[in-house]
Amino acid sequence: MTDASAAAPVAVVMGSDSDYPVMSAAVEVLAELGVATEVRVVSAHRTPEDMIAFGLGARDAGFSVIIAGAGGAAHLPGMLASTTTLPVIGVPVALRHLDGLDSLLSIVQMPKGVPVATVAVDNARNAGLLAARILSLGDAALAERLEAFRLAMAEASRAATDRLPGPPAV
Ligand code: RP5
Repeated sequence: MTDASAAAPVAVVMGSDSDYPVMSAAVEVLAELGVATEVRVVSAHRTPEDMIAFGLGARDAGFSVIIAGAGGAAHLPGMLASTTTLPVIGVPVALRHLDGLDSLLSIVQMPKGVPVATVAVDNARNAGLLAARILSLGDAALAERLEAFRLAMAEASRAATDRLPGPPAV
C-alpha cells in the first residue's frame, strides 16, 4: 500500500502482514496529523536482501523517519537501523506467546552505536506521534497541529472525570 501522490516522509514497515492490525495505528495517527506514509512488508528473515536494500536506500528515497514493527525474534527495526542513519522507531508487536516481551527485548536491547527508539508493546500510535514530533522540528505547521492534538487530549482527559460514576451514598 503506497501513497504515491507525494513523497511520504515516513516509512511504516513491518515483518509480516500479520503485524498490520497493530501497525495501522501509526498510519492512522499520522494521517490525522496530515503526514503521508508509505507502508510495506519487509522481513528481516524472509527477505533479508530486500530489507538491506530498503534500509540502504531509505534516505535517498526521501524518507525522514522509519517506523518498523515486528514480533517474536523482532530483528527488523535493529537491522534497518544498522543500514541507515535515519531515525528508526521500533514497535514491538505482541504475538500469541510471551505477551510481546520477546519482541520488546529483541528491539530495545540494541548495541551502542545503533539506536532504535522503542515504544511500548503494540503501541504503534506512539510511534506515529514520535515520528510526527521529529518531523515537526522542521515543519512549523505540523508543530501547530501537534500542539492542537496535545491540547485536545488534555481536554478529553479532564472531561473523563465527568464520566466517572459518583461515589455510593453514605
Ligand atoms: C515476525 O514474525 C513478524 O514481524 C511477525 O510479527 C511474526 C510472525 O509473522 P507471520 O508468521 O504471522 O507472518 O517476523
